Amino acid sequence: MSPLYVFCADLITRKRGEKTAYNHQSVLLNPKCSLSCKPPRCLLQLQEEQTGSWKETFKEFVDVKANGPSSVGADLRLHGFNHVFGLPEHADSLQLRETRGEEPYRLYNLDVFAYDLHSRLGLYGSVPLVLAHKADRTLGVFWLNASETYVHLEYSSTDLQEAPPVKRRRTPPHTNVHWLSESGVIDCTVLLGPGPRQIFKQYAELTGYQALPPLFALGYHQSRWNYQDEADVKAVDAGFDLHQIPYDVIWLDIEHTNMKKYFTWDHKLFPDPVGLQRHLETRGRKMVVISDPHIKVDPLWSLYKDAKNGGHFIKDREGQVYQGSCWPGESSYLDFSSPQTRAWYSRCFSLKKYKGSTTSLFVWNDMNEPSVFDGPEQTMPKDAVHHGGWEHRDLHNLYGFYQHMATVEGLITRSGGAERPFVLSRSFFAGSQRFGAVWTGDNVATWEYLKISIPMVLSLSLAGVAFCGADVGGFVQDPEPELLVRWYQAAALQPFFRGHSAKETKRREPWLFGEEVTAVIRSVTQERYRLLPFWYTLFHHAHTCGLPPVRPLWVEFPTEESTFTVDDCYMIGGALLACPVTEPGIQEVQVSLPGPEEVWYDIHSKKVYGGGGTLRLPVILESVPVFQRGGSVVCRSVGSGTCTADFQLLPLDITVALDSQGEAEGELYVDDGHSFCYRDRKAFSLRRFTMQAGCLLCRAASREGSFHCETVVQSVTILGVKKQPSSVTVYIPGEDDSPASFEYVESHNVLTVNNLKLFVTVDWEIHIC
Ligand code: NBV
Repeated sequence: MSPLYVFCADLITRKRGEKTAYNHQSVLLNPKCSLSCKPPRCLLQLQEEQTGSWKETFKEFVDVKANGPSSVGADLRLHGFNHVFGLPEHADSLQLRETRGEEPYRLYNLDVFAYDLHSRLGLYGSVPLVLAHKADRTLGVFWLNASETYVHLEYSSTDLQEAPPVKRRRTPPHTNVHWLSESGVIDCTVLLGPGPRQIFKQYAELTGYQALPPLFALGYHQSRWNYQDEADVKAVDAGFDLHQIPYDVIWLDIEHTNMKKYFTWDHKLFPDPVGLQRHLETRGRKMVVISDPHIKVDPLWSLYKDAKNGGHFIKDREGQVYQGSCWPGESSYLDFSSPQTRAWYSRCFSLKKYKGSTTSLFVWNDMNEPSVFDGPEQTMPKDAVHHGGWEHRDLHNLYGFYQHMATVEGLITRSGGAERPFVLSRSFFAGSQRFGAVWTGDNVATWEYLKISIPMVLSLSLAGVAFCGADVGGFVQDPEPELLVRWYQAAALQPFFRGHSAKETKRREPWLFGEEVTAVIRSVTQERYRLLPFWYTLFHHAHTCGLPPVRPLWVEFPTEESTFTVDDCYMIGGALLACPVTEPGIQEVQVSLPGPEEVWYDIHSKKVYGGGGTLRLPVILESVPVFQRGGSVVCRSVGSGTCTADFQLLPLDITVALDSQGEAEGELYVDDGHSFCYRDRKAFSLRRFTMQAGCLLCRAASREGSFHCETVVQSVTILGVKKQPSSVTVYIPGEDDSPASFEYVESHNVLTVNNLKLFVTVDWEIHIC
């Protein structure tokens, strides 16, 4: 189906002289118009399909438009900008492409198995947010419309290449953004920045802040379609311990249910689900089960009967309950746009109703675009009818958002409002960040998909959906061992870290590829766990300021043009520069370190580099290049463990990377890691570490919040110390000063102060003389 299908109908409409809110025809036909869509494919489509303002047919599908033509559109010119980002979800470069004479970006949530790369067709989720950036300003345009939407982009730089030299000098750059939605109203907000940080905050004020995940959700997740039975789950769980690879969650896909009826169990395979969850719980681990939005048509099943009698299903255009086919066969679809349906669905997650569930069971919403196997484009017909008489066309892109919302509500209510939920959703819309995590769907086990996972995650992060990741190893097909290793290394540096694979693939638990591979996966996973205090602090910032944990380089170096198009390296917070390896068999990588004034420290070798140049670095299979920025402080756990609960008890090392002035600062956020006490009782502590003139201070970063934990700082590693100190002294208010033991490595300018026992939630100072 052509993505320009909708455009065509409106074109016809206006040929007949009828009025619509948006005049696409004038754009196509008016030679003065700044935008040029590609008419030939559009017109071709017209001949193939029967289109009309009140009814269209496509293949065997008839779309009856009860409200007639209703598209809305607007053209905006962003003066002075020629770098534009946003509009997830597309498997494409981070910077949006020129679409002149080509297909526009499509925002229409669809189930696309093994999606094409570098395509502008719609994927599972949509965020209609465009961000434009130039050296002295960042701008956002948020187009709040949940119907099928197209966005055309034209960069003036293309005009410039064609223009004569005289004109070239006079024309300032600009980008034309042309929005077109099938229905709804024009509700467009321009976010004025002026910088990226303000944009994130302004956008979060409009659509919501990233939910603060429970700490376990930032650990490693092990999934597969499907783990066969209880014995299989227990064996995989034990495998992680045997191979000393930490992990937190094991996932069950659709086969754990009785005939794909969600909220049930296949009792032959899972005779004692509660026992299984308790078994995992003793190791501090959780379980996630899948819960899709389609409900098997089964008049004998109480949940189906309840949903039907309660009027909770979407209707077809004739007012009958809509039926389409999905995993269970004939299915009906819950109408999550209805507050009553959401409340009813939320109650299905109560421990009493959901037999076999416990408080350590969390949820995964899949197929919620929604996917309908026999529907047009494998989704819900646009003329299906929701609560309040809304046509599906009006809210299509919100369907998954509403399921995510209801599931989250269910898990919160299950705990009496005390515990933070964890729910992963495949489909999403602007604001889905308030509910939890998303992932990039059915990717493929090839190097290209590993590479594209970086701009995909960055694009989601820019658009507020910051807790995101891609299936490690690729969902479809089998990765070669080197690809699997590189994927673990890349994903350990992304917000959501889950290994997952399709039914037909070979088993790929980390220890099945020989000791060399197991050792690298062990080391990279342990490194991820050690860095959790840092990740958790970044999520606190996302939750309170809207700042995404992973950021394109231009967010941290907004005046540096050379960073604007980089999408293979990125920043984790303001402190770490990550450069995952996404090509096979390479011996060397090229890394451009931003900021001519900056100092960068290789976190593995501790070697120091100046910013503003390009490095050629040898690479080994064991690790990927990561640099700590001079001027930053990063907290890590010291030691090892089997899951986040273990790591929470470990002492910390604080790595202080000095800038050219010998200064640095950074923060650490701590709370109980699982409840809402941080919000309701302000039971949290935000600490700031500041290094200046040879003194490292640990102080409260905020007057708000009070939380004492037993976590101690065991060592402080200071990078960039030019000469061997003569003494190091620790000051704790109300206690005698005490000398601290230290080691200095002159060749690397690294000072390590060790054998400390400083409570992280208490004030202290370390003086280096
Ligand atoms: O539930 C099965 C799969 C799931 O494993 C995957 O992660 C989803 O993206 N699901 C899609 C449905 C089938 C895909 C072919």
